[in-house]
Amino acid sequence: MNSTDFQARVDHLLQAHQELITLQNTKVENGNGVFSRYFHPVLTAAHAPIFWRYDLDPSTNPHLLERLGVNAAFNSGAMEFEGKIVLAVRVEGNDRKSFFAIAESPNGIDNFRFWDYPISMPETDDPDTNVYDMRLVKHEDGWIYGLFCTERKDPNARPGDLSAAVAQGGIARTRDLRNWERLPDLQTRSPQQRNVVLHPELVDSKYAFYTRPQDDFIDAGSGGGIGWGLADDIERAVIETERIIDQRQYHTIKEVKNGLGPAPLKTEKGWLHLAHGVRGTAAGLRYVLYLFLCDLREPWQMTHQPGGYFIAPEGDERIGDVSNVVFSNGWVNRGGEVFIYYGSSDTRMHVATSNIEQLLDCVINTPPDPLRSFACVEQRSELIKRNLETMRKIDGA
Ligand code: M1P
Repeated sequence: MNSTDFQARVDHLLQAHQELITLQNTKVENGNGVFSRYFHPVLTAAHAPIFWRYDLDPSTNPHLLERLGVNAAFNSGAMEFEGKIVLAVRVEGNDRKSFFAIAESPNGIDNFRFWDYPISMPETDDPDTNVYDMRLVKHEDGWIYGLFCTERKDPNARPGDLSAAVAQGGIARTRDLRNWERLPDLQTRSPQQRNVVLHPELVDSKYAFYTRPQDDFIDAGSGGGIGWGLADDIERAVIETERIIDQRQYHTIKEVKNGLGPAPLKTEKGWLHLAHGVRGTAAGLRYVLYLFLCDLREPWQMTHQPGGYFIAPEGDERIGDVSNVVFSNGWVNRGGEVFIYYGSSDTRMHVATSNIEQLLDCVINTPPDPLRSFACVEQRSELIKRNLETMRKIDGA
């Protein structure tokens, strides 16, 4: 390639990238009233800057080949920062390793742009093989915390088993989202932890964590459920006692496993939670999102849990590296409007919007799962009966 062609191709790459990241996103109207989807994903692998992927120097890359590809951009923590909405994105290279990178948008709906460098997350004495799914938590102690999964090869794996891994809760903190201080991993009695989240306020002067204890890397075994525990010290966080505040349950959306999403939002009616539930199907696991509400003063006490899912994978969301998955670890309450960020099929990021009033109405007034087909019919028939009476009244008026 001569230097003119080289430059023309670079220009083309940069222009196509610019068009993608500035694409206007619009709301899909006429949803279910609880939340709205948007037409385009907010982030994909192709949103990663060209200069993260290509060597743009003709002397070292005369054919302008992509050198360090990006496979996916998904499962992002979220917060408001300096007037923008920022996502701590799980970016996965073609080599399967994930890392974190901040992308910011003025409106939270489109124009997400990655900062020039990904986060260089310090390691502990026991280096992580993979890090992913960061929850960003603005804590009342003044720090911004990043809670994420750290994964390492299982030292007790059978010879030849190269898949066995140990997942634990990684903790880091920052003031500017650029410089991060790594703290020791959370210690609990469980052999596996994923989906660890920090409660944004101290409880009894202690740091409160949501956990997801499991016996095994993939299977919950005798464990599972969303746990709650207190630690005296964030710089050496140890939880002695975990209590399960949201059990998984037979023949529900969270039969196989569940896990908390982002840190809860504080509302006048309680702590509003978003979580994921997983069930098994002949086609593999299906991940959906659900809501629940906990008491303001005793955040470990659930007060309301609507039956069924809040968001399930739909259309193109159903297809990706791990199909039939929606997963959320970030949402933002901006003056009552709620931006819900969710990854689809471990491949890309979307936004859905709602507001606190609608979400509270949904979580308080949607009936719980009656757990049996007969009871479900009774529940639905009661709604039908009331609606038919209402419709008759309207017709007769
Ligand atoms: O592949 C689906 C999800 O699997 C894991 O979630 P969980 O721990 O609940 O099984 C995580 O690896 C998550 O990132 C991923 O989206």
